[in-house]
This record gives sequence, C-alpha cells and structure tokens, in this order.
Amino acid sequence: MKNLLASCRLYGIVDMGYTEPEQVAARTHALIDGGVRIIQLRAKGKELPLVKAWAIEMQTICRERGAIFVLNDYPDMAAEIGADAVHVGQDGGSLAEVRQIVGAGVLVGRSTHSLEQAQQAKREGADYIGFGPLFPTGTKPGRPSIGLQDIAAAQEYAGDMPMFCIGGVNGTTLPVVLQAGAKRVVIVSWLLQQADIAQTAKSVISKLESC
Ligand code: TZP
Repeated sequence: MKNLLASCRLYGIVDMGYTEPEQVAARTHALIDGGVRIIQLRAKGKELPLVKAWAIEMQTICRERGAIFVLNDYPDMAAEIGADAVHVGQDGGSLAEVRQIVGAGVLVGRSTHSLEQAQQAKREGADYIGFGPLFPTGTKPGRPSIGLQDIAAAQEYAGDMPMFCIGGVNGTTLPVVLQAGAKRVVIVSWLLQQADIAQTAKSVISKLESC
C-alpha cells in the first residue's frame, strides 16, 4: 500500500458537498478510470449511517480496482469498515492516538496548514500530508490560504513522505503550483465539476508526471 501511495501524484476526493449520493460510485469509477489511485470520501456534516454506506461503497470499488480508499475524519469507522487509510485534520488528535484506533496496517494522513505543521506531521510519522490551502477555496470556507512560498521547503523536509498540495488547485493554477515545487496535488471541486472527470484526471496526471 505504501508503494502505491508513493506512486500517486493526483489525489481525488469524492466530496459530498459537490456530489449527489447516487453519483458516489460513478465518480469513484471515473477517478480510477482517469488514473487516480488514492481517493477520499469527504462527507462533512452528513449523518454517520450515510457516511458509512458511502464509505463501504467506495472501499469496495477501490479494493476491486486497486486504488487506496481514504476515509476523512472517522478513525473508528475506518477501522470498522476496513478502510485502507484515514485522513485527519489538525484537530483529529495525535497520530499515535489515531494509529491506536485504526491499527498498524492502515495508512494515516494529516492536513497541514503551515511549514511547521508539515514538519510536525513528519515527526509524528504521518504516511502522507495535505499541504494548504494554497489559495482561498469554497471547499474549505474561512480557512486562510497559505500561498506558494513554503511549498519547496515543506517538500524538502517531507523527503519520502508524500506531500499533496491542496486548495484552489485547478487547470489554471496547476502550472504555478508545479513551478513552486509541488510534486503531488489534491484537486476537489474543479475536478468534480468537469464534464469528463476521467479525461481531466488523465491530463492532470500527465502534467504532474512530466515535471
Ligand atoms: N483542505 C485544505 S483545502 C481543502 C481541504 C479539504 C479543500 C480543497 O478543495 P478545492 O475544491 O480543490 O479547492
């Protein structure tokens, strides 16, 4: 699983703020068709039985098709349904506590919003980090953007811990994000709003792999 994670350049999120329940499976398939091999369910503010049902749906597809399924926020549920990975925010407790809940075989990712937080997550042994939001984004309203200036330093500190730049990444901003030193990105709203998610993901991955 760690080798597969290391090979991932584009991280996809099925965000239920942009996705109807009946689109969960099709969007998971479309991301995988487009070459995305790490896919998160993000279902902020949704009822837990619904989150669990979507998580099982996505985990089943990801397992069949060789992608990593990440559940955002709920380590207990991640353990219960056998998710490949869990992603926690800065308020999600220590990574040691999260690992205690999910067990050794489950990848643990952490959101970071500064160079210091990225360094802390690496010291805590995160399997990967998100780094951002680089730009203001409606997907995380109210969260101040951190800009591009710390990407290179964070990337260097991260070493072989995959670091995914996130927040306002789209077809227009991708070139400057890459110029700033990003190697991996998460794209949420822009990707989900494309008419052809798979084709768009393919084109983003080819840009990421050519730099
Ligand atoms: N964490 C930092 S920014 C963000 C999250 C979950 C949202 C990114 O969404 P988008 O739509 O790609 O800007």
